[in-house]
Amino acid sequence: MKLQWYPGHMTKARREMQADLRLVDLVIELLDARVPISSRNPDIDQLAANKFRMILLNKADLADPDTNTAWVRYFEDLGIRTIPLDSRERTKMRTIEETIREVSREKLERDKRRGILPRPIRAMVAGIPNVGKSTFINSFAKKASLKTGNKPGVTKSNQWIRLNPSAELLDTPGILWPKFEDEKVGEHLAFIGSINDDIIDPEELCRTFLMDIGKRAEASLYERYRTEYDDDPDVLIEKIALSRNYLKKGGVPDTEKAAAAVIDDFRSGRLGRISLEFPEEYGYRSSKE
Ligand SMILES: Nc1nc2c(ncn2[C@@H]2O[C@H](COP(=O)(O)OP(=O)(O)O)[C@@H](O)[C@H]2O)c(=O)[nH]1
Ligand SMILES: [Mg+2]
Repeated sequence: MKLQWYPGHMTKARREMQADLRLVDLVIELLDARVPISSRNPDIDQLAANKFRMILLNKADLADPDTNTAWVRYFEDLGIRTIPLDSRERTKMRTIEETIREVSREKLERDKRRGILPRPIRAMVAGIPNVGKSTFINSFAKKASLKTGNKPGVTKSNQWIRLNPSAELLDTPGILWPKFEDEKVGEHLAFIGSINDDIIDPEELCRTFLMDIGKRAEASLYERYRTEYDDDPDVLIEKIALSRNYLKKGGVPDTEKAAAAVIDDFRSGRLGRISLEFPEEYGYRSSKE
């Protein structure tokens, strides 16, 4: 599958990101819990060097819970505070707020040690398109007692959401661009819907998806479509079409419709909670084992 992120977009995103980063102390990086590696742009490590950091494994409700826990361990071993999250749930914002408070305390202490007058910690959200940045900011803003700078004439890029007396969040997220160096990355981003579907053939996407999840998804596929598993994705798609009664003229299985349904079911969680990436695939060995 051929996928890309246009260089012009990338340059613009990088420039904006760099400008906004100058304003903040804490970078809250949103990753997709199903594909934490593919949804991560490693350039952030260099861009946000010397900043406080936090990772939110967003859409954790769609990913396998044990795998979420494993990823938390993975990123915490790298020294980054990590929290699995469903951004649509406002109740979850408390945990994030508490974590930001902890970071603020660290910052205040650091300021004091350096003899700098303490001021509120400033945070920004960053992540690739569709990872849930707006949803998160929205949930957070509604939870926050006060929104500052929300008046006509105040420039959009400088609005801050006041979380508490010692923390503020920039209300415009930083857009990070995906890195398609590895074919797998592009595929995983296509599965979760982070890449414009118009350029992708649904059957090819579905075939690649079924081969990627392989037998791991046997139970989920059976549960959803009442079909026996088959190693051949084309056979499997045909079986799903028949089982769903997706037929074309002459009773021919409508594999295109079935393929689109599988992908749609995966993206919306109707196939159950499925993770596509696992720490051990990335050479990770927990330090606690
Ligand atoms: N299931 C689930 N969906 C989410 C979550 N966060 C965001 N979404 C959905 O993901 C889509 C993209 O979210 P959006 O906030 O627009 O992403 P942005 O491009 O990073 O700003 C929307 O349809 C959201 O409703 C989450 O934690 N769980
Ligand atoms: Mg957005």
